[in-house]
Amino acid sequence: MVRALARAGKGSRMDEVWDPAADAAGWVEEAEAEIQAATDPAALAAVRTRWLGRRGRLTEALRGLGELAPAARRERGQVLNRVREAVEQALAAREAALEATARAAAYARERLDMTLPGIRPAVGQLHPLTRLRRELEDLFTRLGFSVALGPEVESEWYNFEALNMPANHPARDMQDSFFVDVPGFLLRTHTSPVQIRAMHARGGALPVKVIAPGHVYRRDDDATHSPMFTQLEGLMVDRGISLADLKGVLLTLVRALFGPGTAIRLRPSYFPFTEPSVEVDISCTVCGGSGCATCKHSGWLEILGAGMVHPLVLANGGYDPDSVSGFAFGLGLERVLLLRYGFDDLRPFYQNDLRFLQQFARGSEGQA
Ligand code: FA5
Repeated sequence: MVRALARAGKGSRMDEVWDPAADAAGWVEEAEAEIQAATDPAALAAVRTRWLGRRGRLTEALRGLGELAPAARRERGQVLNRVREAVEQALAAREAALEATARAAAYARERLDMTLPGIRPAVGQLHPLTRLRRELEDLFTRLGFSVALGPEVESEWYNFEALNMPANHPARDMQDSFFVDVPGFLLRTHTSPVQIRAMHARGGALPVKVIAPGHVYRRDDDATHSPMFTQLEGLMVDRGISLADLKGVLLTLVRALFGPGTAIRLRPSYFPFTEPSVEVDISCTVCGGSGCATCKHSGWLEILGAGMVHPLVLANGGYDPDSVSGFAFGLGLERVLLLRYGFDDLRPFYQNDLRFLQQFARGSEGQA
């Protein structure tokens, strides 16, 4: 039958021998066999081209209709159209079937077992110094202080002069400095210049109540002194501020850091920017004050420097020392960590060894 139609396509008069119904069935059967034999989309596309493409069998046969007498052309045209519909349907059905099979295979391949334990992502954590800094910011903001920041590259005026440390003042020797190429500037050696900046920012308004955390730099390098370290400055200026206010704030601070039983002791000291100046000790975190190796049997550990703001510093900040007074303190955060965890070397905090730092994961902290 197929042969009969093929011959018709070549132009011979096949009207008499061509049996439209039988031929149609034969073509559909043949196309379906090819369609079923195609097991992937590429093979199926090849079958489609073979039958329905520009030079496909059905296309060629349809083109050959023009040579037939009108009656035969109509009859054969109808048959060929039925064949084309049947082939198109079979192709579409096979395409859907292949797609379904591929999807089922993909589902089987990619099946997720929701009951399997997940892969826990490696979550980082904040550095212990950052955590301590935030803890202190929380504490002081609860006490009504705000957080003030200053530049790490600071002018000599803010870092020294304004704090009553003129050039050649011997106190500058205690803060061996990194100078930068720009004359008159250095890496700040302490957070105290922020005292002046904070007073300027308040423009003479009262009270001034700030803490200033941040990095500071000195030419130091040993187990307990790092060239870059972290300080937290405290400053309160108002009418009638006394040493008793300083003591109250410091007691709140050390008890938050080291526990409610911690005592403090103020020893006379010297800073050019405070008068009087004090060195503040806390009762030993190891023996509680009875004396041990950590506190060198004194019962006390040095924790920070503080004092009443020097009149000249108040004046440099734009405040009248005759009508207002203030206290200030400066705390080394690395030192707090050493005391808290009983270490005698701060360098590991800067060496980025995860085996060390992971010991401070949230929840493994002893105090506060
Ligand atoms: C000062 O820096 C004063 N500005 C503190 C101050 C502020 C006094 C306000 C009065 C009023 P001092 O040089 O002592 O003070 O340093 C303060 C703390 O910083 C020290 O107690 C110590 O804990 C820490 N510290 C100093 N040098 C280093 C260093 N190289 N590495 C780590 N911590 C350091």
